[in-house]
Amino acid sequence: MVNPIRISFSFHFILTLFFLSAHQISAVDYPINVWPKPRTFSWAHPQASLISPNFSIIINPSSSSSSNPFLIRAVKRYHTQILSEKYNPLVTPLLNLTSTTQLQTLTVNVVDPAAPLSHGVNESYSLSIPTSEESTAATLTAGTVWGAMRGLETFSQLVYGNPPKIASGLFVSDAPLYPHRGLMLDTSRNYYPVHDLCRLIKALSMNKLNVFHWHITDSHSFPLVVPSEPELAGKGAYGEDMKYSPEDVKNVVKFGMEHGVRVLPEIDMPAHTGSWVYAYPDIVTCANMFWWPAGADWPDRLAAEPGTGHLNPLSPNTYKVVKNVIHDVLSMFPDSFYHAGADEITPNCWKSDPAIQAYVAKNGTLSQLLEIFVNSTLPYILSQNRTVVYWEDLLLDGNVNVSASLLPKENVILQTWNNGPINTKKIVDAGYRVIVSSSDFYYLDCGHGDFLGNDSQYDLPPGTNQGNGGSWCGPFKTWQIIYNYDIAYGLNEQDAELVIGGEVALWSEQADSTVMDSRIWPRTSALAESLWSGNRDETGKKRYAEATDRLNEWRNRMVKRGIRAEPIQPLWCIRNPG
Ligand code: CP6
Repeated sequence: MVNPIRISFSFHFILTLFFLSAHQISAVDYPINVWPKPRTFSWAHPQASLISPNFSIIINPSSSSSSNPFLIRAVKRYHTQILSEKYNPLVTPLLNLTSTTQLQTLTVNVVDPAAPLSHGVNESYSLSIPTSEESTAATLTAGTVWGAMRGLETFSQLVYGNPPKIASGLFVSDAPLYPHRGLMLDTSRNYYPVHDLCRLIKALSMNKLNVFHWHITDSHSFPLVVPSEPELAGKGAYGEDMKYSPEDVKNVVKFGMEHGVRVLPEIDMPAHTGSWVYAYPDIVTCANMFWWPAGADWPDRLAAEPGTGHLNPLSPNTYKVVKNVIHDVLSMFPDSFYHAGADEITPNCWKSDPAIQAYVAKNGTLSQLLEIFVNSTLPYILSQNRTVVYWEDLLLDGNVNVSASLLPKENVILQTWNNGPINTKKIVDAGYRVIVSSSDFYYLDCGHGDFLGNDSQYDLPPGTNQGNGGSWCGPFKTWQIIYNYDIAYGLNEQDAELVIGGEVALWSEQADSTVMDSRIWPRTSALAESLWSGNRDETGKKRYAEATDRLNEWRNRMVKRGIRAEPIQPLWCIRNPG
């Protein structure tokens, strides 16, 4: 008897052979040089098409998207870039130019052009680039203006060479795995000029990241000019030229919006507020206290700090200042998320204050003090229709934490940074949404301090073996460590729904704008891809060689676009492919 399955198998086999011989390149296996890799794409006939010098990007005139100013400006930017970039790839794509017919147009369709940039906004798009034999018109269809920007970025990365060519015979259908994909930058330990923040935002958008979490203030300096509390920056900034004015903030927020990047502000409190002491000595505890043992040779301290300083929850003036700060920050930053900090409360800092000592002596606890603080600030933020992000410590700190009953689950999100997947699971089990910033995988700041010996062994001065200017935070996180981490590790499908995304973090004890690009890129590109389309291939295996080659190419393109990303391997690897 003839086996019907075998007949159909051999039929397909012959058909496949025919297809492969008709084209030089296997359509199935052909790679796509886009970072982050699109979720799905298919090549009909992989080849190259010339881009016309008169190439234009047309916003579908029949829809209201044709008047969306953000889309109009994005189209203009990408149009200029596509025709002028002339990117010369490290590895020449194996795409044949089979025709001199040039691609003339890219038509952009947006289904819902009024959708504002906000958490969870539809970022999906599909892109069709026909071969030059098929048509001279490409199309991009997106749910929103922000999705259209993601599609334009993909289109721009498919363009290469001089005169410009584009990979064609390609259909891409794409959407992110996670809605919250970001980077946190600390501008308190060292100052970053606005110009550099804008370059950072530009690079985030190239990588399809959509959140710039701006950790503006901390114990070291208070660079944000708060109009109703001008003394805070007046006395707390490092200098006259190291402040962010409301005008600066407006520009950063606008620049973010133009690039589809939300700017999420954090004013860290009640801890990490030592810099407030210059303006308000009466509301900060322990600001001038070295609370780690003097002369300790192993850095028994959380960050190289001049005394971390905590806002005093028992001082009425605290809330007058804090309300003004929050009010002004909410009016400067339109995003619906606000980050209220709440990390690393140091019991001894609060306990250094006599009023707090008296409170504790009457059987009060520091956790109750923290609850007083949260109850005096959170309702106000919620009343302004914001979703509040806190560091995980607020619930999980072993010594000082608050009861979950204070934190409404719909409007509060916790950002994890300790214990890898363990703390993420704890937060999810408590019913809250999570942003993952695991310090074991996602902290970029430890460019120093990876020395694995100990100080005494080599007669080094005390504290030589330190990471983050004081705290142990090594080893250096390579791009592979970041890429491989699964933020929903160990969670069932339903629990994983509460993980809204992740952020890498650059704490700036040992970083400023001189090293910013290389400290951040291309490692943050690794995060960008793992949160956009994952870190596994179609068979479920972790991507490695393919991702390495593509990241190498992407890093090179970022450098040509003015982002000083560090190399991931010697150029020799291109000359001698494996
Ligand atoms: N500053 C603030 C820091 C850190 C945190 N918050 C930090 C802690 C440990 C390491 C790196 C950074 N410097 N405000 C933790 C969220 Cl290893």
